[in-house]
Amino acid sequence: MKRWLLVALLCVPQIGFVAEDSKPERYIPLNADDESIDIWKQRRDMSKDKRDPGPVNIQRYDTGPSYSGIPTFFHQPVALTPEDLRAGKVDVAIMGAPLDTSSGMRGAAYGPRQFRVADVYLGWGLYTDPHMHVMVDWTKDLRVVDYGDAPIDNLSAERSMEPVRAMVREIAEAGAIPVIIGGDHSLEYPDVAGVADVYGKKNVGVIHFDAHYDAGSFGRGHLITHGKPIRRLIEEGHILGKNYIQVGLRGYWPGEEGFAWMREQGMRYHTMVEIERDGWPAVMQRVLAEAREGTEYLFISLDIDVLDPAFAPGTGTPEPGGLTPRELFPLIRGLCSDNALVGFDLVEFNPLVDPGYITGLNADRLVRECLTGIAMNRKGLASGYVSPLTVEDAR
Ligand SMILES: [Mn+2]
Repeated sequence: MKRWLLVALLCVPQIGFVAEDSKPERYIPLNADDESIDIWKQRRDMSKDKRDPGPVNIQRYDTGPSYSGIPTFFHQPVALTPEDLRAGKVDVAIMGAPLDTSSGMRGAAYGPRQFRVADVYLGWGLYTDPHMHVMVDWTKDLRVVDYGDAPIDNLSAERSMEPVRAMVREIAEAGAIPVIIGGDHSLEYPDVAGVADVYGKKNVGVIHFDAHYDAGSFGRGHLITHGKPIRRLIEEGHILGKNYIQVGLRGYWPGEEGFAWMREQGMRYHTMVEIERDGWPAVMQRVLAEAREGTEYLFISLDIDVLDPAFAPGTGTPEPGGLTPRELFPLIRGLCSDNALVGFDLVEFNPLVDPGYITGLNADRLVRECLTGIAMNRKGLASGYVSPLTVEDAR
């Protein structure tokens, strides 16, 4: 054997081995040549469906109990395209975002599906009656649709953010209010950024209900998780800290460093400590007043774990000592009646650990409180309004 060939045979594999061993890759990159890399967000060609644009009611019968028929959000008609939203002059488009990758796949991805079937007593069709407190019926005063689910790469929270944001933006551009049913709280990032894309950076304020502050900085290298959407929204400049208001913080997160960061941003927060000290009615009035300062537009991000685990056991990170439904319902209704609401998300509802439908029942009711509030807004009724028929006349 020629000497140079022997040298070559000995050296080449060794060079490769040494290089791999001394510099292991930090992560496995995606294969950009894989033809199926984006298949999860490719939409079916709906132009083949021969129909005029507009919402479609897919129920076979005019009325029915909540447990029958084809499950859509509140049994509302379906809209599939922006043209459907525009042709139907849709006020509110409810979309699912079945993503729980960034909370460790705890089960919140099943939230939208369960939400569509969770109306345990609400009838549909001709059966609806108004909200008893205010005698307003959103099913008659608003055009609400089920806009289907956002495309989710269920192996990657990072890759799911942009498609969710695009779908939220699509709804807002069509002049409707997006209501996003999660999914985990990483969704607040694309949800708020999506409406800010339409209404302008720094033009939207956020009221955030949560046991946790969700502006964390850690995350094993991940730049988005269900514990850090707010930090990203503020650092990217979609919203100003002074227009960010939190309600219901308790437990053990954040600590001093987290509170210091929030103070630096000018964020405001109403912890359970304040609620215990001053009482709920006082804190509720503060939140209603603050929501109207700063920006014209309001987004509400509602982590179901703001409720006490007695009322919301079906969630990924329950924290004892939270709000009651009776405290939260009038505030959600009031925020939605008193403001130019441009978006609402309800996140962290995990039906897999929800005995007796408790969490689903309260989650369902919270969205209906907001829809009632939006309908009140259109009628010029403000927070604190109650129907004389249901209170004064009874005395
Ligand atoms: Mn949260």
